[in-house]
Amino acid sequence: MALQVFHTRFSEQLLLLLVITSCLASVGTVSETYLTGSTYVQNIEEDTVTPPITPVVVVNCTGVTDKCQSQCSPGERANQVNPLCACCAKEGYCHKENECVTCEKGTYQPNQGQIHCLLCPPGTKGDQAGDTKCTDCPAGHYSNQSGSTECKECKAGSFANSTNSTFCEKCQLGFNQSKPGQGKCLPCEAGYYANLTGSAECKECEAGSFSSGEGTANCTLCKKGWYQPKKGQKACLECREGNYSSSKGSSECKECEPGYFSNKNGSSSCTKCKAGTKSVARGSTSCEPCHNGTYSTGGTGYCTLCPLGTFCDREECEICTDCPGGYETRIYGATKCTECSRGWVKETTSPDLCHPCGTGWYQTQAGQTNCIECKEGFFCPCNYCHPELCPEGASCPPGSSAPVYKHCPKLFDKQGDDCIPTIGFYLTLTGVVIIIAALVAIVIRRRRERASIYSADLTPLRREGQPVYQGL
Ligand SMILES: *[C@@H]1O[C@H](CO)[C@@H](O)[C@H](O)[C@H]1NC(C)=O
Ligand SMILES: *[C@@H]1O[C@H](CO)[C@@H](O)[C@H](O)[C@H]1NC(C)=O
Ligand SMILES: *[C@@H]1O[C@H](CO)[C@@H](O)[C@H](O)[C@H]1NC(C)=O
Ligand SMILES: *[C@@H]1O[C@H](CO)[C@@H](O)[C@H](O)[C@H]1NC(C)=O
Ligand SMILES: *[C@@H]1O[C@H](CO)[C@@H](O)[C@H](O)[C@H]1NC(C)=O
Ligand SMILES: *[C@@H]1O[C@H](CO)[C@@H](O)[C@H](O)[C@H]1NC(C)=O
Ligand SMILES: *[C@@H]1O[C@H](CO)[C@@H](O)[C@H](O)[C@H]1NC(C)=O
Ligand SMILES: *[C@@H]1O[C@H](CO)[C@@H](O)[C@H](O)[C@H]1NC(C)=O
Ligand SMILES: CC(=O)N[C@H]1CO[C@H](CO)[C@@H](O)[C@@H]1O
Ligand SMILES: CC(=O)N[C@H]1CO[C@H](CO)[C@@H](O)[C@@H]1O
Repeated sequence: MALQVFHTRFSEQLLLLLVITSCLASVGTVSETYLTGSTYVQNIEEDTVTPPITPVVVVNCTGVTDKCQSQCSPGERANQVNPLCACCAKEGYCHKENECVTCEKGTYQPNQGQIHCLLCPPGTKGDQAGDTKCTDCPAGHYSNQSGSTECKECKAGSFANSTNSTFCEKCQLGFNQSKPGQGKCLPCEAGYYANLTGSAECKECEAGSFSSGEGTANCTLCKKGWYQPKKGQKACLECREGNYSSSKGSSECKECEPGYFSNKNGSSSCTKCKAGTKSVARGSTSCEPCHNGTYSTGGTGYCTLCPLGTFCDREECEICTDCPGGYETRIYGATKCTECSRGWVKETTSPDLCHPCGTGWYQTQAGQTNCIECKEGFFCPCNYCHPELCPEGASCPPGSSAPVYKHCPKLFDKQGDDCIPTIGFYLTLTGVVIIIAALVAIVIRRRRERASIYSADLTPLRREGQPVYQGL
């Protein structure tokens, strides 16, 4: 700074010396001589680039057609003795054509007696001609070039937080600015987000996500077991009992499938109904027990009727039980087994049905596993009947359903258990047939004879037109 001041002073003195020297050298001439002097011009141009280090130049205005001259007191002249009353004492500069002109818009000149206007620096504007200083761009506005006549508004989505801004900054992530020319951006409200810098507006969080606080760059996905059906929300909702959401960012909960349930809020999955239970409806919060006579292996929406030959005598059967030996069921969904009836048996525990005792076997009691073979000397007329003693003259080997007789009737021969006719039987039969035939023949003959007698006696008596007297 000190060096700069020194430099400025030094330059001024040097120029003053130059002016004085010049003026002394050419007394009575117009000061044009030094205005076009090379050293000076060079300095002026440098100063234009780096304002406001400008030497105070005292101009000899004598002979110059100076619009500003009136600004000096009558008779006064700007010169090295009285530098304050220079040409263009307030504004503008002495033009090369010796015209004193007001500084244009975008330029300024704070000092008197200057021959050049200065460009307004970036961050400022010169919005009026003849400015002695530039105006700072207000917050929310900027100018990025020297000599600006106006400051531009920051666009929506950007801001300039201070005066003298040479550029606007984009809104940060999570912030927005919908109006142009603003000094700051505003944080997105809860439920909104801005994932890009320079956002003119915040976006609503998508369904399935939320933002709880202000200034959110990214919305948070609903976690598993939670959901959010609407956009722009501040929180997610818990899936209710009977419902679940298995993934993050769900916009809706799903209902538990039949055979599954969920009994707490915020479930990310449903639980399988255990064996012996069911859940019929979608969205169940609990499982129901299978009724007597039915079963389930778990995870089903229904219980199955016990198959034929099996039963379940309680609730929540995981499987039905085979009926034991001597018992059966002939219906689906049995809650108990029924005894095999008399004459029927079932040997083992199995889903099989009872079967009847075979011929020669019997069972007089219900619910039995075995048939009993008819003992020798007895016969068993039915499978549930008590064995009966073999009658006289008959044989009853083991397993007899009927007595077998030892002797065949006359004219029959015994062959095995059967009696077969003998030749005598056939001869007798033939004899009987012949006798019957002979009798029949006799009867027929008699009838014929009688018929012919009548016809021979009565024939002559028959005359036309005369009565016939029968029996005469
Ligand atoms: C000034 O800003 C404008 C946009 O507002 C841009 O187009 C131009 O390039 C910038 N100029 C400089 C010198 O930065
Ligand atoms: C302006 O913004 C800059 C950076 O963006 C920051 O460092 C500065 O503190 C802000 N000034 C004001 C007054 O907000
Ligand atoms: C703006 O710039 C001017 C000069 O151009 C300076 O005088 C002023 O202090 C600056 N203002 C700020 C806030 O930087
Ligand atoms: C911003 O969010 C939108 C919508 O969700 C998405 O399409 C885009 O990819 C995101 N951009 C970034 C940079 O995250
Ligand atoms: C927002 O999400 C995008 C991609 O989805 C990611 O690149 C970025 O880092 C996230 N930003 C924040 C602040 O979490
Ligand atoms: C479960 O979700 C379904 C459909 O998404 C809905 O209709 C039902 O009301 C929900 N149940 C509960 C208990 O929230
Ligand atoms: C689930 O949430 C609802 C509503 O908040 C409440 O009424 C219910 O009691 C909760 N159920 C459980 C099991 O916590
Ligand atoms: C089911 O079986 C259990 C146990 O045997 C019994 O207490 C109950 O009354 C039966 N229920 C029906 C509906 O028969
Ligand atoms: C102080 C000084 O040099 N004044 C001069 C200004 O110019 C006129 C005319 O050129 C001279 O007569 C003055 O001497
Ligand atoms: C959605 C949201 O948060 N929008 C904000 C964007 O900025 C304006 C101000 O420009 C705020 O009013 C909004 O709240």
